[in-house]
Amino acid sequence: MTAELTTTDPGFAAAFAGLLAARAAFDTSVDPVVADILADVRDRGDAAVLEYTQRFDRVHLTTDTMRLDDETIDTAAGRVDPETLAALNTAAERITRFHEHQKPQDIAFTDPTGVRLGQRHTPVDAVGLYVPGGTAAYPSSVLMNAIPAKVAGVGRLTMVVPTPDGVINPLVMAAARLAGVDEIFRIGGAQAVAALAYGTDTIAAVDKIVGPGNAYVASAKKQVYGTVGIDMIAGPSEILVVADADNDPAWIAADLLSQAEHDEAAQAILITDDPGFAAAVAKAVEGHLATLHRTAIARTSWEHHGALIVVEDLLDQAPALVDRIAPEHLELAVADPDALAARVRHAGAIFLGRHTPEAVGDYVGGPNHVLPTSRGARFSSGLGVLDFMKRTTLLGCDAAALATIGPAAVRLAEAEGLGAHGLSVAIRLNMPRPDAAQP
Ligand code: HSO
Ligand code: ZN
Repeated sequence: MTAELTTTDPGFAAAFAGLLAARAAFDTSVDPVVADILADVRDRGDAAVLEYTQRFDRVHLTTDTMRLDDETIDTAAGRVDPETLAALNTAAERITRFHEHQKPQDIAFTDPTGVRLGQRHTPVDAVGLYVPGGTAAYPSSVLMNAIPAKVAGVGRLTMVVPTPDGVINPLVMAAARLAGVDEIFRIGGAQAVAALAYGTDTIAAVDKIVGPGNAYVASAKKQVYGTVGIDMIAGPSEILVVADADNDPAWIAADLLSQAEHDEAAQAILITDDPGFAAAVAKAVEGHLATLHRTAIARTSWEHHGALIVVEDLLDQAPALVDRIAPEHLELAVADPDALAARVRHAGAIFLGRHTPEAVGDYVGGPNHVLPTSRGARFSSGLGVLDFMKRTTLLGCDAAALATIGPAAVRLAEAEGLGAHGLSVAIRLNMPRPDAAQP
């Protein structure tokens, strides 16, 4: 049963806490088998990757055919119909333009003591993009992961995508081409993550791995973290819609289902100030469910994880609830969405007003659709250009500047018992030699 909560109910606080706590925790059950695959690929390289690919994807590859050649990619991409290709192109252009705006500013200044200070950004050299096989492969996600990397200036973007039973997904190939992916290997699973992280004779190691995947891929990414960087580990999709009674219930119901249909574990929540509107939305959800092709998934999500929350005043009460949920997607279907948005602090992405269904952001809005789930919006952000760049700080003293700030460093080095630290400063300042050995 979809949860129904009302803030004026005495049991509201407990019911709301229960709603938050019910989100599925990480599945660690596959960690040991993934650890074995990672170790095997690390030891045996290509041979292990090819064997796992034969076993799990039923595809016989060699070191020569593991990488998709340009002709195969273009032939597959050529099977995409022109209208879909045009839509992908619109998406790619808008995503590129938005992410161009994310490019960070370097810092360079001289402070009043004459110390030169700075910070500059440099792209990650090589990035691996994991793309799932089969129905879980969203071409829009290829764009969302690849474009920020390219905008950041990543030199080599290597995509891996399994091709179970040899089937190549034309849309994924078209998206990879549009996004400027440099090379594509037709491998997947933990073995592909291992190949990217450790490198093999055929696949050059990367520095960071991004992209969604199943429990094996998520576990593999967690286990190679440290050897390489990774993006977040995404959980099931979430949408929180804050809507007043002036909305068409059918619109809001469709918005809730748009994320519910992703996954049985997805979560769709409505916050409204009108119990009659909540009931109308619930009814409209049932109506839509009868017509959708992913009904079974959406229904399970809606009945197990969905919720209708009725508050007395949206502007006053919704922001605090939103912040506790810290949703991946927040839709504000109210007359003055900006006023509400200004009061919200924790949300992966906010969609403003009645004509901004979340799905427009999944595809063509411009901002990234790879967003923190499971309340991660309290401490993290959606994927962006900065995820593919590192910061390096710069510090420069001349003799006068060192004379000004150096003595404090010498003092602190002494306090920490680190004599060479103190000496390296003192020797330049002709200060008495500090002796950390003396208490
Ligand atoms: N809403 C998903 C992304 C997506 N939707 C891809 C459609 N295709 C991320 O939460
Ligand atoms: Zn979506």
